[in-house]
Amino acid sequence: MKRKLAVLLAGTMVMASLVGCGGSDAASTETAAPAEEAATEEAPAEEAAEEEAPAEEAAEDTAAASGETIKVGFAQVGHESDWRAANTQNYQDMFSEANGYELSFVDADNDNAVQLEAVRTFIQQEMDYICIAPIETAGWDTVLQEAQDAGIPVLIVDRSVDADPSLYETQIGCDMVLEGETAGNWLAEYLNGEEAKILVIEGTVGASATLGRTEGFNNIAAQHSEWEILDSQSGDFTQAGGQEVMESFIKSYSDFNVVVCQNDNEAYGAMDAMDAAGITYGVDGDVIIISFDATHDGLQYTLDGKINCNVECNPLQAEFAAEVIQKLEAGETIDAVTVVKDEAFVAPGITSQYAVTMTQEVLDGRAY
Ligand code: GZL
Ligand code: ZN
Repeated sequence: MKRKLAVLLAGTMVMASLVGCGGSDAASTETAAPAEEAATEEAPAEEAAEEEAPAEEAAEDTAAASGETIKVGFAQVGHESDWRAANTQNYQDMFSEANGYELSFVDADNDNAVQLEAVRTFIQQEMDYICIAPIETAGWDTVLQEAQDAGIPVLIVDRSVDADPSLYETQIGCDMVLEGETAGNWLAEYLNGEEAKILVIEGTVGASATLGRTEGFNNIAAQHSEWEILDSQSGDFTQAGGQEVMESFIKSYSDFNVVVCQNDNEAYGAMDAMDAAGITYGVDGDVIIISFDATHDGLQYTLDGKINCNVECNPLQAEFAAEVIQKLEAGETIDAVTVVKDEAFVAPGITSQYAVTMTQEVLDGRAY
């Protein structure tokens, strides 16, 4: 039976806060609550303090109080990358039975039809909440309407959808356009006016991560007439895809000096292809590699100077989803968008206004 949302707490505060950068507690929240809600006077300190309770504690309180677990259906993109594995683990750790949840998890294997089917199954199973990490931005209006008609709140997580925002509760994820611009700004700083012949290995076609990073990088490339983007193909965020695209690029282009890989796994594939072709890369090589995700192995390659610049996209986002669910359970106001803050990293020997220079202790201090 669907859980009844708890009675509305009076005078809840509309949250709009910017939290530190890096690590798993980094998020800025842009509250898009309508003006009248924003006018809500500050909640008394003790109530505001309640909002600071970590999601896990709050979860135990709510579930313990009601004696019921919260049923959450999570339609995950797939298992295409190390980033995805870290993101999945983070959700499974957060939405555990001990924390008061019953998680139904579907790995959609990068297949849109499977992902839509998973959401419809969650609706039939009368989940209390549905989390969707959408493979692509398009095609979501109908099934989101079905979930809303069934009275099931939906959280869009990691990526974003091209759908009416009134059809879902919130969107949680990184700012992909900013990630692309950070990569472009770093490259401009690093090249300092030198020419660039750039190849781009894009992520999954139609994914907001791909669209955003491409848009952001192109925003900066447009400011540099000395740059030329020779080609841009999708490697589907996989190592095999990155290798395949790089092999075809090597056949078609001989004068490139920058390869932008839209995630670490594509970068590993691109490095394999360049190794096989005797092409050198990294700080001591002929080709500059820019990557995204800043996963552990990606930062190891950056520390080793094989990847010149690695732009983070923090996968540890489950706590923000749990916080939204706890607030909805308590009838509190939630943020329409939670932007998970990122930073960027560069190889030793490089200093940059846009990125942290890698050291062993930076690597050892990473949460994933
Ligand atoms: C980014 C995420 C992307 C990662 C890839 O938020 O959606 O999908 O960059 C992953 O590694 O496959
Ligand atoms: Zn320039």
